[in-house]
Amino acid sequence: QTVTRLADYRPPLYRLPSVSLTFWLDRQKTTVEARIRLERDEAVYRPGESLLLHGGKLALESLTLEGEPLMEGRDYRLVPDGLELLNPPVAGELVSRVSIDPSANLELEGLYASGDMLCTQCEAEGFRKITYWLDRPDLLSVYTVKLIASAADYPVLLANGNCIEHGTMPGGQHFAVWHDPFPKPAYLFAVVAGQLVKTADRFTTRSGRTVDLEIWTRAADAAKTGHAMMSLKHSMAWDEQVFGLEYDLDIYMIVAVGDFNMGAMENKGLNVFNTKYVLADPQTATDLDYQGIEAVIAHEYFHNWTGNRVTCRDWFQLSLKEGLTVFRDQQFSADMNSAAVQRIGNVRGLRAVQFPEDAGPTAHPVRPDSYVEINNFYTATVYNKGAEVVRMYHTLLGADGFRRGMDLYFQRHDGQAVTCDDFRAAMADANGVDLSQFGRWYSQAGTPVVRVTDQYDTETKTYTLTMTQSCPPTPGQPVKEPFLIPIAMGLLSADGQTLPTQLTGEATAQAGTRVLRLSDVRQSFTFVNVAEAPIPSLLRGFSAPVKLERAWTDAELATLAAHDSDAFARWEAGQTVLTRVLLADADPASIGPARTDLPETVANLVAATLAPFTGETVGAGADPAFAALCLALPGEAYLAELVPVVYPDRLHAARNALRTAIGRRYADDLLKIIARFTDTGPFQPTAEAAGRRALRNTALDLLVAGGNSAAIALAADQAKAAGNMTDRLAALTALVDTDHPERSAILEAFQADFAEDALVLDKWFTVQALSRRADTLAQVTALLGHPAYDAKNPNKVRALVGSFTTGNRAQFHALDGSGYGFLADQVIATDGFNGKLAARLVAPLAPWKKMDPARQGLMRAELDRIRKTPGLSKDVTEIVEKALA
Ligand code: HT7
Ligand code: ZN
Repeated sequence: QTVTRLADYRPPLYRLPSVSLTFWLDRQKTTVEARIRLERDEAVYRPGESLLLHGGKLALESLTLEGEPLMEGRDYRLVPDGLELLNPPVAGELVSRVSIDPSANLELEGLYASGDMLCTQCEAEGFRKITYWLDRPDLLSVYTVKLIASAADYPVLLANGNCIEHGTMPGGQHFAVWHDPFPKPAYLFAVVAGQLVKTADRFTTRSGRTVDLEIWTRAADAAKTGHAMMSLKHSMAWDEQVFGLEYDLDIYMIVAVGDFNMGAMENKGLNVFNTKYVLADPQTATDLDYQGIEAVIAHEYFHNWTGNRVTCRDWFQLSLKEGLTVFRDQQFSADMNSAAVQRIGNVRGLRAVQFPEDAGPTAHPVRPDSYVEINNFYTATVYNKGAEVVRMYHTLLGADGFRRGMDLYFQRHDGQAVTCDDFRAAMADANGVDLSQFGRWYSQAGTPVVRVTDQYDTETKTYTLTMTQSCPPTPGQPVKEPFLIPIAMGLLSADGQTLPTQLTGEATAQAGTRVLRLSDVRQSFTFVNVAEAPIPSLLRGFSAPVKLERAWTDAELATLAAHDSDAFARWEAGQTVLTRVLLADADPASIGPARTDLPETVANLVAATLAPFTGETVGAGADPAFAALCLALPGEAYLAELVPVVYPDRLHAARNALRTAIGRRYADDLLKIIARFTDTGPFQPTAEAAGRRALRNTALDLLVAGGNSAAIALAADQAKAAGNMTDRLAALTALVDTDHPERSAILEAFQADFAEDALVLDKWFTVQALSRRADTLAQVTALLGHPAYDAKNPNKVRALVGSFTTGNRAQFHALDGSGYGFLADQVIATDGFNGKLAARLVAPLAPWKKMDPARQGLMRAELDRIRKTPGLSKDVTEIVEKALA
């Protein structure tokens, strides 16, 4: 396997300042002519070097330099990675003609067919599957693109930038010429052709320019683009208000495609989106879908500045654009919705996916230092931990300081390809601070652990917090240096009042949250004038991606959960209460039947959460969305992170038993909540309305778990007839766990109602894959043969196979090894045509060393079986080798 290393970075030998591409588009045989201006960079080039132009799966038809045909063997050589120019000139025009077969491209990288449309995906290294090119992000060029195709088959022809010419041609052909004035790396190149319709709108920028907004879909989907368009306009306005960033072209296009490896792609002026993140209406999309669309539309739009205008020098710097852009989309969603609810959702996601990644065999720093296949580094670490790293600048420097850093970053680097160090330097220089230690967040993998002890001195009225930090070893990094960790905190009195904080040496006390800077391995912070022994509220807002440990008393947790001024800290205190009970119940050393009672700590927490919603009127300030999150038990993936050896069935059983006990004990209150929050008016996709639905459906879930017959009957009705997909799917999700006599009929009716809607069918597959019933793997296996299932479509594979292996942990980890065997079969089959998708699928097998001994052997055997498969892609090979190392 060829390893690419950050330490080996060299700038490109050549500049390719401009390129003209002509595409003769055809589903089976597309021809691409590239007219490339070559300019040697004498500061980099070493005499005698050849020039490698990347290329993959291209059939070369002709090659000329300055009009002269080049001869294979003498002038160029075809090598596995592309085409080597043996005597590259100082400067000149190189013209290549290649042909490709989009219909055979099932890896969905490069130019491929999705339904009857043709589209491209070039990030990270897909452009080389379209033409020979220096396919690296630090090579920026101006593109002019001519598309020629059958007018009947491909009436719409789109590419980056502005359409400067179009017309008809003989033989039913037509053409369009697009020019993008902004130099860009090849990964932002895009072409789309097909039978598409547009939904159009306009946005006027703050400087008064009009931007045409176009969302292109199949005709049948056009009515579902309203939420995406609104989200786009909100994003454009938000980026102007918060960061002073205006859109730069006259047109912004989004195209929805049904076959897509990821969520969406920020190609300059022509975003390509998975349909899942564009299409919504109340009957077919859930509140989660609406939120996902808002977030992804914003994310891709924000990339126009953080990614496109300032891009990455090399792929090791991926988090430069992705961490920053995720942070920006999270801030946007927080401003558009409830900030606390958004933050809790982000942290839950981080803990469920990134923390395990950071603790497993594929752990890597936010800025990795080597890779075999860059696609394997589009990870929760690069994206979500990367966003947490950016958030820490914001926490350390404040909103104004962060903005100063961003302004300097754009001032220095607009139009450049830069590094994470350049970003850190802009933040430091704009604020006159030293952020050198902060650089370790980019270079060291692993989740730091912060242990806290404290002491109150009644005599001197001083309170000392002592924190020690450590970070577990990760592959290739046995020892870690201390991080700079911002700890947002406050102090509470025993009755929950906010206490002022004054550190030794400070002249006055502060009222609200303050940020302590933990930079040493062990560090103490002493507060003076503390009137009573305080309860510390630590890591407010989850101010750093760490595990914080302190021996809280039950009373302290109850006070924090009830009174902390920070909503995240209130939620976190409640989760700590629940986590303690779940881990004790799941402890393999504890024997006995599943719990039926409810510990008082949990009962008090649940009672306090429900109380504002069960009286005559809803309590002032009570937020149903927040309450729903407080009632959601910690997930099994997160719990698995907290134990030394994982017994997934025990964690699952403990969690189920606690759900059931809550559902039984609070049945009356939960039924009241259902009655109170039953929607009567038309569906509103607002945060408030979604919060009411979330609380109501959480109540329904707990009641069904508790075996409440009225709730089960209600779930059956709701699954059949709810007027919106949020309620319908929530009911179906609760019902599929049961032996309700109408279960099969309801599932069949759901499928029949949405037989033509691919995205709803994805939900139908997922809901069955997540069922707690013991026969789920058999059902999932049978569903692989369902006519609506398509093993070539990533959404379908993720919906059925991915949901089972990541969301149904107890059954995936069945002790007979059936779940592991199933996944290995799917990985091997998928790898035959889409290594990128297969490499993502294989992940749940990787952390085998954390499992109990019986499962370890079973998982390792399947990994071994995959490794031995002939012709395995380098994508899957890299993950499997790391897992087995
Ligand atoms: N920047 C985009 C990444 C992406 C991608 C990467 C590899 C293979 C397929 C892909 N599709 C999109 C998405 C984003 O983060 O905005
Ligand atoms: Zn992104």
